[in-house]
Amino acid sequence: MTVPFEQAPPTLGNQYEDDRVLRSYLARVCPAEMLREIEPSLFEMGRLAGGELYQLQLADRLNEPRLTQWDAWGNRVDRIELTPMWRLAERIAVEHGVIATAYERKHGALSRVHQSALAYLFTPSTDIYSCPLAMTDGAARTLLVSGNQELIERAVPHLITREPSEFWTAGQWMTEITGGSDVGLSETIAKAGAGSREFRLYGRKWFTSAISSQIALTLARPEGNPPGGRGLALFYLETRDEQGRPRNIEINRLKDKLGTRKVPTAELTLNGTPAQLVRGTTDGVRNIAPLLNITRLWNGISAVSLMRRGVALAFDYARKRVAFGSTLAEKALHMDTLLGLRAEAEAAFHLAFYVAELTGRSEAGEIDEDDAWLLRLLTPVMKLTTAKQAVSVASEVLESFGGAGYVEDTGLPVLLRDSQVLPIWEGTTNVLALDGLRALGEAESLEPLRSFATRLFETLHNPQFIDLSQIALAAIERAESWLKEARARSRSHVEAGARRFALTLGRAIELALLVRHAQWSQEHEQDQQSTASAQRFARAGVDLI
Ligand code: MFK
Repeated sequence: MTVPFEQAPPTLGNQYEDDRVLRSYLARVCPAEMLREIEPSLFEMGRLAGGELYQLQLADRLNEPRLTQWDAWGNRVDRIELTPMWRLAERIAVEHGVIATAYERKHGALSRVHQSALAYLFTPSTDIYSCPLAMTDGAARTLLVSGNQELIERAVPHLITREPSEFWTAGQWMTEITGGSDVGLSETIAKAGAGSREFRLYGRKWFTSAISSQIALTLARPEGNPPGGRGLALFYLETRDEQGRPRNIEINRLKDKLGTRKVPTAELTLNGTPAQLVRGTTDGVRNIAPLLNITRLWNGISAVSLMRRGVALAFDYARKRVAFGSTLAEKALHMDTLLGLRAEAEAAFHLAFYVAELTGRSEAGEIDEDDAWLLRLLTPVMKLTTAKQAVSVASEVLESFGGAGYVEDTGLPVLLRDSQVLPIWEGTTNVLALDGLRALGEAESLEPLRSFATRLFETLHNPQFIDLSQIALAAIERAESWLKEARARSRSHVEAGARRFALTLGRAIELALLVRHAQWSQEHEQDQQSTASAQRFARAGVDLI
């Protein structure tokens, strides 16, 4: 009798326990007592992410959010029904403090690292519920720095609560049909109410993510203001009244997107929506920038978390799948391919978490001028670099499963579709490359970046690490001399090379951070894996100038 062939699917264990990269990083960065205090929360999130959340995600695969515009009696209701997974994800995120941790600040500046670790574990098993969380976190930060006490008292406690019944999410309504990147073209008008501080907004928002939110921060032009980003003002609005009816907001339709299908993304018409100024009647783009920088951090943390998920599934499957007489894990070429993906993911991890560290120091008021400069530059550089890596890693992960990676009910193709949004939303690669140039301003040199990398390398003594560090430094120096030459030629030469410039900086800093960690891991954990990743990552190419 022949035994029918059975293929075991890939499975996940506790996603914290199994994550060498995260655990080793936290062991280096967190004081021992902090690590002892936060580890239970990470084990628990890792257990959920590898267990019931992952199973529910697979079971919930075909569900999508639904928009009901009219009720049976002809009333316009514009109700959004979320997927079961999203409803559960919200409760878990709130109860486990996936936003709150950053604001309770129990561990000072490192609270952002704790929060980012929770977000990193939570994200890949929750169908991009990280999107509303990112915007909510960004809105809390933006309101807090705005100094608008009335709005801070009204909204922030809801945004950062651990009590699900009190929780509000925030939308970030920026994109209009005139420009997703060139936000200064926005056409929404703000009319001042007679004798009141309240405005009413009129216009069309073209790509509003997670439209189920209770509040939104949005941009509109007060009547009489000049064109461009400076003529826009930043507004706060509440989406529904006490009876749950939309406040003069019509949801025209949900977008039919390539990925992030669980995120209800809508086209809206604002028809006299009541709104309040957050901070002044102009400079909306500048005033919403804190939100952009937080969501860009989330984008990077999501990118590394999706890479990590793909790599975990691919390694597990390699141990189970037999071809040509042995498991894939015993095939030199297959494993070489997977180790290349692991190296990309590990390098990206260190850059994203370094930006989380800097963000935490900035929020805690513990950042000096050089590091504030570094944070402003590395935020777009990190976002664009990790997003590109996520797409490329996801594509290879699917290929590592052969045909199964192309079949929807394995749950694998969604990794690629969802990753593809990462280089698009929150600023495309090119827009962020230009933002990197904006951050540099007229600076003649990359001296603070070079001295940052040099500081990372101060404790290196092993020749193999010194060789790798030279690759990173050489790439930074090459980028610096390219910038000088391009500036001497013309602005258009600088812009044409901005993407190569930014990606070179991103990869160079990834290598630098990975090398620093690899030496620590060898010395403190007797682990060579980060060293192997650093060598592999350096061979894949750092200087893209
Ligand atoms: C999974 C997690 C991911 C999160 C999911 C979120 C889902 C939500 C989906 C979305 O909403 S996607 C829409 C996101 N849209 C964007 O990211 C817009 C992309 N475009 C840009 O970023 C443009 O560069 C920008 C709109 C900012 C250009 O506008 P302007 O009007 O040409 O800007 P300008 O005049 O250069 O800058 C105005 C001020 O803002 C300047 O300061 P000053 O007034 O003091 O000179 C800039 O320095 C400042 N600024 C701009 N970007 C900044 C910034 N400051 C700090 N950080 C930044 N990033």
